[in-house]
Amino acid sequence: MRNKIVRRSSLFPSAVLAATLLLLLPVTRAQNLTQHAKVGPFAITLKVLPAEAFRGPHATMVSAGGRQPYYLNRHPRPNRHLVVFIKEHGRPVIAATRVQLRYRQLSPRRHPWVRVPVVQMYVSGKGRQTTHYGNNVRLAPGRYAVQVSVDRTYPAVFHFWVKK
Ligand SMILES: [Cu+2]
Repeated sequence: MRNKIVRRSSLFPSAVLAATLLLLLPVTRAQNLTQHAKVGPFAITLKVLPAEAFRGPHATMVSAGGRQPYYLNRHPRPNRHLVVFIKEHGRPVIAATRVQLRYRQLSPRRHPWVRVPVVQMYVSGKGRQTTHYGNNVRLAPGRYAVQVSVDRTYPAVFHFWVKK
């Protein structure tokens, strides 16, 4: 019995284990991805959505401060809306807060960190209770890490896959 267990575990290739762990990472395709984290007093919800329009008749986002939106007609064309919703004591943070957001592609090749110009925005027609922070970005398929810090907190870290 003891022999059997030892044999089985030694036969279990670590590559298979690694692949299994990677499969457990959240994946975003066309569908939306949502993850939660807590840093200091802040509850942070990361969302990776399809790129959103900031202007024109079909604008879904209203810019309310911070940096300039990355518009849909820019090159390279954005394909994702990388944003965080922030709550403190259960209520959305809608004041101009110092939000820092950066991402890094980890696979198929490791890239340097990319700082996201953070727009403060809310959903058109839904009011400032829907305030969130981030921007449109261009994400190639692969595995990503995202770091978020609010008011200089130690950053929250998220990991996920982007599929085509
Ligand atoms: Cu938005």
